[in-house]
Order: sequence, then C-alpha cells, then structure tokens
Amino acid sequence: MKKIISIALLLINVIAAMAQSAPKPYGVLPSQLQLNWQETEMYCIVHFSMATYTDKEWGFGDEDPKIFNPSNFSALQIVSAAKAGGFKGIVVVAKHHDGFCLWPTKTTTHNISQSLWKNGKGDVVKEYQEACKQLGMKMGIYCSPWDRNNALYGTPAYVTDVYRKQLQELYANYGPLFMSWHDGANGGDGYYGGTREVRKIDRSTYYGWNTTWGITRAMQPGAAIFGDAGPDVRWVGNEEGHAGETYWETFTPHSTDGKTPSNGNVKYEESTEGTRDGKYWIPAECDVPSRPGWFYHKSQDGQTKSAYNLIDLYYKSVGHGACLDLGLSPDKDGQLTTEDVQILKQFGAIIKQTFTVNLLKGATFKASNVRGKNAAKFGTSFLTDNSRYSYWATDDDVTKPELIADMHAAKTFNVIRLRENIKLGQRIEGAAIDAWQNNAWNEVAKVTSIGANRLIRLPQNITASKVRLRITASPVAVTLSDFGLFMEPVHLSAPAVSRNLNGEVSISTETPVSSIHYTLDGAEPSIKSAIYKLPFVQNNSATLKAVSFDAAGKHSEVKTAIFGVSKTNWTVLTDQSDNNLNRMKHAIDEDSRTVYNTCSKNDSVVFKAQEIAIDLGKLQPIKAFTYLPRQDKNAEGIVDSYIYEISTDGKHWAQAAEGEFSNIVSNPIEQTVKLNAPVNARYVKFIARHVIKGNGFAIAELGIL
Ligand code: FUL
Repeated sequence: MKKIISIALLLINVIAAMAQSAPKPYGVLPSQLQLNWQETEMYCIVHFSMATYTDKEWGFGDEDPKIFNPSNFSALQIVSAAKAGGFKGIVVVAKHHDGFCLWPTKTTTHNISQSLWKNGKGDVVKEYQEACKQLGMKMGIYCSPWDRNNALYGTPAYVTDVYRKQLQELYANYGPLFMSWHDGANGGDGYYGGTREVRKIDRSTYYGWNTTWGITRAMQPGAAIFGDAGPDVRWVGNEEGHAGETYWETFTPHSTDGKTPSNGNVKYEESTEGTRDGKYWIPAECDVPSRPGWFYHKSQDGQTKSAYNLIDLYYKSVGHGACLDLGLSPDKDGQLTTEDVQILKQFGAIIKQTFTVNLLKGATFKASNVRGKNAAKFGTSFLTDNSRYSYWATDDDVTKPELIADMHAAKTFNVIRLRENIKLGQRIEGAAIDAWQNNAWNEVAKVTSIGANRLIRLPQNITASKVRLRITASPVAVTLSDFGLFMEPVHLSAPAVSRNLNGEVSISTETPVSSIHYTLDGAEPSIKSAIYKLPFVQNNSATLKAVSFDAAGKHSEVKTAIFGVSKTNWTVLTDQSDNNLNRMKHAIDEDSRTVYNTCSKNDSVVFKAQEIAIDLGKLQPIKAFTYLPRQDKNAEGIVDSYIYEISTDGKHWAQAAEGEFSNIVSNPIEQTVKLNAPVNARYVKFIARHVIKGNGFAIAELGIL
C-alpha cells in the first residue's frame, strides 16, 4: 500500500512539474540580436549622395566630387521626419555603388573631403549619428560592396584594403549601430579608376563574407547583419515592400548557380515566403522606396507613396511578421521635401491612432485548454499584456485549441493582431477568427502563418461583442503571446485613374463618394477644381491630380497620374529585328500587363542588339522617352542599356539618347529618359544594347512625354 501511495505521489509530482514546464522550443530560434531587430519593426534607409546630384539611380563612378554640395543638408530634419512617422531607426547609405564616400575615409580620395560642401570639412555620416543620438533613434549603415569608382575593384586587395577598411572606419567611428546592410547588387561595368570596363566577380567567394562578418560581430556586436541570405536578416526578394501572405521567419537559402548562396545569387523567389522548418532563423526585411526611385529625382515629385499606400505596405510587411525599411530621398538641398515630410507624419498618426486601444483589453477569455491548467503561468491573461514574450500555452497534445473572447458589449473593429512567442520558434500553420453575429459564428479571417506579428486588415468593419480564435494547424503546442482587435480610422476611397488607347481618361473610386475633382496641370485639386462626370479625351502629356469628397466635405488623398502623349495613332514599323506586328503592338497598347517579348527558348540563340521603331502619326515635340519593363517578375528580356533614335522621315535616324537603366530588376518601375532639349520627330526607335537575361528583349510599354 505504502508503495502504491508513493508511486501515486511521484506521478502527481511529475504531472505538477510538467504543468510548470514550458513547452519545448520548436525548430531553429532567433538570437537576442534578431529579437532586438524584430522589435524595431520599422526603420528608414536614406539615399542621399552623388546620384542625388546626377539624377541617377546608380552612378557610374566617374562623378566629380565637386558636384556634391547641398545648400541646406539637415540630418536632423530627415531623422525627425522618420521619427514622426513612427520609425525607430535609419540606415545611412554611406557609400552607394558609385563609390563616393560620405565620410572622410582614408581608403580613397573619392570622398566628401574632395567636395565643396563645408569646404571639404564636412562629414554627412557624423551628422546623421549626432541627429540619431539627439532624437533617440537607432542608426545602421549601408556601404556598397560594389564600387564602380575604385581601381582595385575585382581584385582581392579591394576587399581587404578598401571595403573591409571602410567598414572598420564606419564601425569604429559611427556606432552604436543596430544594422550593417550588405547589398546584393554586384559587378558589371563602371569607371574603375578610368579603365571603364566590365568587371565580373564570383558572388559566392569574392567578398569572403564570413571574414567580413567576423569584423562586424567584433566591432558592432549589436548590429544585425543584413544580406540576401542573412546571416541575421534576409532580403525579402522584392523592392515593393511586402512579405509573403504565408511568411516564415525561417529560411534555407538556395543559390541560382549551385554555389554557396550569398549576396547576389540567392533564389529570390523563395525569399518572400521563406522556408517552413527552414535550417536557419533569418527573418526578412521589406525594403521599398517611398518615391518611385531610391534617390531623389525632381521628375518624381508628386509621386511619393501616399500615407494610405504606406499603411497598406505596413500591413503587408510588419503585419506579416517582417520588418519595413522605407527609403527616404532627400533632395539636392539636402532635406526631404515638405510633401514627403507631411506624408510620413500622416502615416505615423494613422498607425498610432489605430493601435492605441486594444479592444480586447478587459475581455473575458475562455480557452479550450490551458497548459497544465496553470493559468498563472500559461493563462490567457498574457494575451493582452504588453509583453511580446509572455504567452498562453496549451498542453503538448493540444494543437488545435479554441479561444472565445467576450468583450461584454458590441465593439467595432477592422484589424486583428496575433503574435507568437517567437522565443519558442514559429509554430502555428493555420488560424481562423470568427465573430458572433446574428446568433452564429461567422468566419471573418484566416491566416496560414503568424510568427512574430500578424496583422489582418479586414475589408470591412465588424461589430460584435464576442470573437473566437481557432488554431487550425500547428505541429506542436500553441504558444501565443498576443491577441488584439483594433479600429483603423476609415478613410475616403482615393480615385483610380486610367487612360485607354483612344486617349479616354476614366476616374473611379472603390466605394461611392459625393464628387471627384481634378486638375490637368499638376496643381493641387480642390472642391473648386473641375468636377469629373464622364470619361474625357486627353491626347497630350499631362499631370492629372484627382481627389474625392464625401457629403460632409471631407476629402480623400490626391491621386496623381502622369500621361505621356496618347498612342491613338501610333503604329509599329516592321522593317527591323522582328516583323510580327501583332506581338509588337503590345509595346504601345497602354496595357502594362501585355508584353512584347522576343526571347526564344532556343538556348543556342545569343542576344544581339534588338530594336523597335514607332511611327507617331505626325511630327511632334519630344521631351522625354519612357520604357516600362515587364511587370510579371520575370527578368528575361529586361533592357538595362539602351539607345533612342529619332527621325522625321523614317529613313534617316539620329541618336537622341543613350544610357543605362539602373536597378531595373529589383525595382522595375517606368524609366524616364529626359532629353537636354526637346526634339521634333515623327519616328522613334528604341534599341536594346543589353538585357539582364535571355536572348531577346521584353517591353510592357514605350511612351513619350
Ligand atoms: C539595391 C541597390 O541597387 C539600390 O540602388 C538601392 O540602394 C537598394 C536599397 O538596394 O540593391
């Protein structure tokens, strides 16, 4: 008997101990450094350098340092604007691909001391460091590995004596850093000390990344290292600001060339979602410029993403469990434009307003299971406290629990937040949320992953007093740290604008509005501007700005659309590389989804310069050419080196422009080539000198302004 009692006691003790013990971690786990980075959630990368002055996205490396001379650079203005937007840090582009160093480095003379700014005594990076310190913002640095200026680029000496030394200078003098950002754009043509040639490097071996990262760890132990394949943070695989709808913080990088995955050769299509049960914990950063390009271009004024565009990206990046890195682009004076500052402020205010009140605070929770019935340790009260790591847990064998939250009164919400305690890994693979409406549970949302943070933005407001969370798939016990319901302020639907091949402009809104007003000269529209009723014809170039109003006089955001000359009477000439008129028409059909593509599947065909010529129907003045690359995420046939020719008779041609489309794969936006002076022509020819990939060229749209 005694024996039985002691065995029973032992068993009770074992069960009690189990009830106290935390669930076993699942899979690979984040480091403390990665947790710190994750909590940062949003920061900005600032591109202000030589390319600001040359109006380019990538400088060639032959720029004269004297042209860098801002009249009014203010790191404080830039960092304050980021802070007002709710961003917690900035990443300073200290050297971009053109090789110009914004600090007085000893590694090259191609640096700020050779500029006219502050008589060569200035230090832009220092000024950012001081501004960050003053404003309590974190700072990171971006120092481009690819250097189109340096004569040594491509040799081992560049890595050891230039690139690593530059990092060492930055690490030693500008910390503490929260990030060290290592770009994947690598090798190609450049100035390279005057040789002006193409230099190719082996992406997986040339930089000796492990040695470099040893330096980072030793000198800036608090810096999360960003690279295409990590090690701490991965690139999300696009510059559009979104992570996958299903999103894993874990990742097993694969390479495109069978070599070690590294900066520049990762299979990016796998980076957006990550890898379920991946080998490493390498969460993603979603980088996206706030304007069309990363650097400031006057021609892109008015095209900054609106506050609600940014909100949308916030939900698709931070709201999927990744971090958002928003590009800011100070202008030639050295500050962000008033409009850009305004947008950041508005964005920050909307986020703050949305997330201040968690409507589930004070709710009564009823869970189908609490680990070891130990509510004090694993109960539902932890779901609405402010810690990301205290959590509600289930017993090991309960992987599909349910939870009902009673708010005791009807509440209206349109955002749901869920978070896992990622210190125990990313576990959940499916969850659904129901609202109690008309005496029944109605499913309002479901997700296929949660991770560090999952925000679900509902298409409409939901009013209910009770909600139910169902975990529908998880390989192990659930460890959820947060459940929240929020109300994003409802905004008036901004107009959408389109123009068809007949030059007809249509303006519409998603939801009904009282009126839509517009201007065609780029002026800010108001209730006094022309009222939109029916589609109208606009054949000439124009900058249309439209705004909608509700009955109370509240207005939406302004929508800007830039039109080139309408293509109504355009035809394609056939005496050129291709003669398939039907296919060619896709290049001028005002439809960005159709592509004129000459790439062939036959691998033995090699790329030779390709061209397409267009008859504009009449002689007309041309100020600029536009090229929209294919928008279907396929790099094949995307042109990165071009020539434009013009003609008045279709027989005699003269060159009007030539150059490179920089960063066109990562950021495939419409490229605008401005001419120094307008020209008159009836015929234009677009010649592709080089394409990113493939043996032909691909064009979504060609246009003129
Ligand atoms: C890319 C670069 O090539 C772009 O110019 C920009 O700096 C972006 C943040 O990273 O890889």
